[in-house]
Amino acid sequence: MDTTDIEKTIFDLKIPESFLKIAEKVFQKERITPEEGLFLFQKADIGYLGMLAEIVRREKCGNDVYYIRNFHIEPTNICVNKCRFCSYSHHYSSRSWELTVDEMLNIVREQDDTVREVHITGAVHPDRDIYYYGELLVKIRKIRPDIHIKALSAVELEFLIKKSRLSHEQGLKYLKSCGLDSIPGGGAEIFDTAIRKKICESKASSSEWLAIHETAHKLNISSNATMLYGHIEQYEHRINHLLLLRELQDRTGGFNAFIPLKFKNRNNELSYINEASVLEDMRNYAVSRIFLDNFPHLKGYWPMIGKPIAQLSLSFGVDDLDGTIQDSTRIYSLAGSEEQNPAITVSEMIALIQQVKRDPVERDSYYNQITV
Ligand code: V47
Ligand code: SF4
Repeated sequence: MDTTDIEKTIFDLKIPESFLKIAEKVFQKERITPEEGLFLFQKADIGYLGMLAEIVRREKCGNDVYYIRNFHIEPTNICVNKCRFCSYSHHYSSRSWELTVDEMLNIVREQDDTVREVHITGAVHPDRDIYYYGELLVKIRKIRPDIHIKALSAVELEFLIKKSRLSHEQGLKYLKSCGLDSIPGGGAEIFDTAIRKKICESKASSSEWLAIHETAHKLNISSNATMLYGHIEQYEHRINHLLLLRELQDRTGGFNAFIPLKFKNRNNELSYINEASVLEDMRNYAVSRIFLDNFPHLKGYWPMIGKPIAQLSLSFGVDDLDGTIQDSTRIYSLAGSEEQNPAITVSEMIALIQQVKRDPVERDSYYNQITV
């Protein structure tokens, strides 16, 4: 086949008119509607979808793929909630544990100077309050004045703030004064009320999750957003979730990244559900990238999906692979994730990105490039 033959074959593929209409909007940088998003989820060919998501990603980030030197602290797995998809809390894990403040500070001391971000999240412990975490942040800040503290999901925050009888604004202002820089995206799960009731009834509601992030953004505390997919939700629920995030981002501009989290089925009450296929994961990344036109970044969380799939996700709209992690998280390994001891060196991360012909960019927590 010469080039003209190939061009002719591609031309002859007969791309459906309904897809072309959406593609035309994306080319023109016009926002797609929830109905169009639903069409992409339900009917679009995965190849075309990847191409469209890549147009959006390239426009935002060019050839760059971001990563950060980070580590996690998971303070405890003792939880007041009982989410049915969770394999991490003491309800499902073989043992209960809680780190002391000294143990957590020692984890911080062990990190070398090049590590830029600590991600603190865990279960919702019944006995801990906002002042416990406030004091922890102050002590971390003392040891590492330069480190970015991304801490406490909206679900943890909602519990702590309510317990202390403060408003969202008062609680967040207090934590900010203690050193909180940003909040992670956990706890969003799926915003649809009926599905949320079935999988995680007792935790913060969707409107509470959204309200906490909105207040945080107004206080100049940026955040991430997640979506747990591939369990009992339908495509309609995913689109509704994305729409609520897109609307909030229009109001505040405070989200840095969107992180789809694939439901993993080991050791939890939803183990009877088959996990989503790799193609479904790619479809989800691509539609998220196209629909969330106001989110600067889409994160492929490699400890969850594994390194090869993380490389593949870079062709479906993902531009950020999170970080080096240093084997400091157990939330996913307990649920059966691809990486049982997640850690990657900077040179391995660079090689992973370069192998798929992209440019690795070390970033800080606000996606500024680190130049050494
Ligand atoms: O909210 C729990 C998820 C989340 C399972 O902000 C599960 O940069 C899949 O939010 N299968 C917590 N997922 C982690 C989180 C996160 C992760 C990485 C980066 C960031 C960020 C945030 O983990 C929970 C829940 O949605 N989760 N159990 C499971 N079986
Ligand atoms: Fe608790 Fe979080 Fe597990 Fe729900 S997902 S049970 S809030 S640790």
